[in-house]
Amino acid sequence: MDLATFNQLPPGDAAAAIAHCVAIPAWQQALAAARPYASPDALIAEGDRLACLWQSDDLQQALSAHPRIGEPANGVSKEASLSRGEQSAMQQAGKALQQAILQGNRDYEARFQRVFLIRAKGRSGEEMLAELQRRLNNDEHTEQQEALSQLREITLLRLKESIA
Ligand code: 2AL
Repeated sequence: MDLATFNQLPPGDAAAAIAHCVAIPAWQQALAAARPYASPDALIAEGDRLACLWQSDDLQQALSAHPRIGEPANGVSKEASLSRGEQSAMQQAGKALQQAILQGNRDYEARFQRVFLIRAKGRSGEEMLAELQRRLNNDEHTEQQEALSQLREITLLRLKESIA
């Protein structure tokens, strides 16, 4: 969608047009409410500013829309197809790497009670495994900050691809 079209949509339609970026309705609505944007950069800057306000409840809400690494969504929704594209490096991963990530996901969920989240686009399977193993050693506060920062990256990448 081009920015001029996004600027002119009714508020509900504008929020819906960015809903696939992250499953946090308050972020979608606030970003729609701050229209019009003078440039795509201004839109991204406001999206980032709003994303920097997220806390643990927001992370929990957003995770419902992010399949585990190595278990890409098989649905037909826009989020599912974006997620498959983001995780495409995992299709090249061999069996041993896939098993190691599955085990890492289980260890992570046992330790932090939520799904391991990482910006997958631009990362190989090996890189994601190394990050997973590194982050398992974080304390809860540090890890929550890292997960929120990854969620911001995923969201802003999706936003950049959605509206130009
Ligand atoms: C994902 C996903 O679906 N896309 C991405 O970048 N990361 N999932 C995840 N658990 O990190």
